[in-house]
Amino acid sequence: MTLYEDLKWRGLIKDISSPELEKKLNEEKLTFYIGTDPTADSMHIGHFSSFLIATRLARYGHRPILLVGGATGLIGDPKPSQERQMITKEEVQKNVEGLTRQAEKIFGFEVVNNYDWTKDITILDFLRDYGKYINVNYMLDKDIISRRLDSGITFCEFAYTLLQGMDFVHLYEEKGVTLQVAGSDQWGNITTGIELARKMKDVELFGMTMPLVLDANGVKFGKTEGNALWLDKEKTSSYELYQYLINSSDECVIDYLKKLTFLTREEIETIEKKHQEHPEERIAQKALAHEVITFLHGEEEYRKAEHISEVLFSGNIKDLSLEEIADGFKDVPNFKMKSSKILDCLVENGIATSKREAREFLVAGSITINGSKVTDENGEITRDMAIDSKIIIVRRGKKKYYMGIFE
Ligand code: 545
Repeated sequence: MTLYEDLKWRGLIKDISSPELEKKLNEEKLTFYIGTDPTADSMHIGHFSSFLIATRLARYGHRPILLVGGATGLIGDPKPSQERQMITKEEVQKNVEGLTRQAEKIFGFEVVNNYDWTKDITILDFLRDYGKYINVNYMLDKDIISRRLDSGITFCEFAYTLLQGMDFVHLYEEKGVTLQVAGSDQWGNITTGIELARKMKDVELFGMTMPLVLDANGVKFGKTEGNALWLDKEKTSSYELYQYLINSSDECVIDYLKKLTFLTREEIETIEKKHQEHPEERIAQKALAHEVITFLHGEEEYRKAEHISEVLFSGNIKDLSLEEIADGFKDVPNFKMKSSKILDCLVENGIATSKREAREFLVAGSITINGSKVTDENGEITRDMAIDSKIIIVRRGKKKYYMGIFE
């Protein structure tokens, strides 16, 4: 299979600027770039598939450059819905540093910052050297801009697409970049660069986008209620990532394997077959979690996440280390623990609403402490029961966890 056929089979090609690109990707060695704005100090899993495309091209022999938008991050790429909240210059700088470190660590690409070549361009040069080549009508036709015309768009955000276009021309001249890749929301910005290069340099640059990865309900991959899933393991532990991936729906998991892993077509088809025969074994979900977590954080982190999950499932909480507990129970309600009667502990910490309810839970056998069932209403919790003399994990029913911490 050629590179292009492989990308197509994975469903990774949405728009291409010219049909010639297929041959170029398969037969030439291109220098290409993908950009990201410093809106946060870490990427999240939703951006991951776009960056993986870059790794796929790189493994095939193309040369990748990752651009961090120290300049564009100060302006803000227009969202279809409303104007962005501006972020401070200090914050942008801090995020640039975080993203640069992360990109180098995870992807190992050369990183450039568009602030370096944008900061000294004067407003007059900007208008004369770039503004003169782009027609406002052309900009108004761009999907994202036209969608904002009713609700309003400031000149600041309106001009954003020109900055990204300037980058493409700059990188073409300085680094020989001829291709820009990104998610499909970037099509308008990529074509601005192609247009500028054609008018300014009489050269044809190329662009390619991939569709956004969606789940069965049309929700963007990686969006969970409230909290984002970050690629930084200090912000999102491997265990949390594992939980998200392992819970992928059966309808979507094969698509995720294609888009988010480097497993080959043969490997994915074998997994798909086994998965269809025994969906309950979650073979495909496990392969997904394994591939993604190993790529991002290494085999060791994957083993840890798997171990925490197995222990939590089996209830043998005593088998966990303190570090694993910290990962696995990060979002669980916790309280200061003192040696006390079980009944008091349950009521004082909101695990039961009254002593009567607490007794009912105990009698029904729905309370476990560090994995062992407790039924004696006169029982006590003491420090020597705690994991590392520190942690008591109380489980109520099948899924409700609480953590008591001895000081
Ligand atoms: C700036 C200057 C360039 C080229 C590109 C840019 C950035 C681009 C953009 N990209 C998105 C982004 O999101 C914030 C990331 C926070 C860590 O806004 N104008 O920066 C996303 N991108 C990856 C994919 C994307 C895109 O980083 O392309 O489609 C998401 O999958 O939204 O010269």
